[in-house]
Amino acid sequence: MAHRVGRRKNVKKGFQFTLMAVGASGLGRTTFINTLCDADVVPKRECDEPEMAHIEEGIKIKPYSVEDGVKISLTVVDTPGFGDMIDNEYCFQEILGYLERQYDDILSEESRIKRNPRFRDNRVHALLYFIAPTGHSLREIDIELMKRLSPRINVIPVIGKSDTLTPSELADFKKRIMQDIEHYNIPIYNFPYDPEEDDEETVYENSELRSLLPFALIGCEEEIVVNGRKVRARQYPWGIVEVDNSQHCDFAKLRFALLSSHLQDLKEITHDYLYENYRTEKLSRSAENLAEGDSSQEDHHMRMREEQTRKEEDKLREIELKVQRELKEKQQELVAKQQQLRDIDANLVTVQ
Ligand SMILES: Nc1nc2c(ncn2[C@@H]2O[C@H](COP(=O)(O)OP(=O)(O)OP(=O)(O)O)[C@@H](O)[C@H]2O)c(=O)[nH]1
Ligand SMILES: [Mg+2]
Repeated sequence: MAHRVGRRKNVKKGFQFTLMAVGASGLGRTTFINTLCDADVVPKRECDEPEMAHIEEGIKIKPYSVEDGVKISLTVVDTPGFGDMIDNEYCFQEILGYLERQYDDILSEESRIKRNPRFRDNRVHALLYFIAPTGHSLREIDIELMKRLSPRINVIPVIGKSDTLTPSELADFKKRIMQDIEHYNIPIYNFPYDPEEDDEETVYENSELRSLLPFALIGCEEEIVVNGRKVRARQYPWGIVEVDNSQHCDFAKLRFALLSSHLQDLKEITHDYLYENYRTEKLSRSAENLAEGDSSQEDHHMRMREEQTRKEEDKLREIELKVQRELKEKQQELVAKQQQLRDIDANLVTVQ
């Protein structure tokens, strides 16, 4: 009896998977998430007025849950505002802080005597990092983000809006990105396999997915009818690009890997390796602090206050820089206006 109840509960719960999408503004994160979930999960930007565009809002971390009653309960964490600030340090800290807080929650849940039956594991299993389709190579912010976050999360690099590159540009771009990733020693999730240990199918599947890295993505929420068949595609005067066509982009392959073939692997690495490392680091840190005798509440509060002050100072510095920039723009406008006036005066004199 108990066995049956347990099974039913499991079926009902299904798999739980959490994904985070990070990348500069306008690379198609929202469109991708909605395409992946085949629903309007993330609303379009609320404040899109051009006159608001210069306002630095900073990064926001927003989880959205998709419970469509099927096998997977998917949570997608969007991060609008990434890279919009003058100082990106704040963004890195915010994302890292979010990831670590989910680990902390598990850590404290694990050490409870009585487990909370309603506890929800919100650890993020993969981070899709959107690279701009520039056709050049990785930028400093790309390298830094992937490098700093990969000890805490499975980082999977993707190229947003990849339909803006031709197939040969895309192939070159992918190659350069992978060379950079190797050169900077960035431990991304590269569909690990062991030819000695793994079965043939796994080796084949993983090496194919690895060869696609970074995945070229195209997002589109609209459907059009092609040869009597409904497809999700972007339509241009010269043709269409289909989201689910592997000849056009890697969306379908990535979707299958994330939500089906590699879901379990990503979860296991998160739990057995990334979380375990975090746990060991954290516990040994507190053990060290205890040994040094400086882990008193007071010290902790003082460090928190210092951290708070540092954050406030950073914020002030950002505001100061913004005001300076605006002032400079206004001065330039003034100079331009004065020049215009002088030109008008000169014209008037000539007319007279
Ligand atoms: N060419 C092309 N355009 C795309 C693609 N995906 C989205 N877009 C367009 O790019 C614009 C920005 O897309 P969003 O999905 O809002 O981008 P975002 O990354 O969520 O942007 P923010 O939330 O503003 O940071 C929209 O006009 C989309 O229609 C794509 O794959 N290719
Ligand atoms: Mg968005």
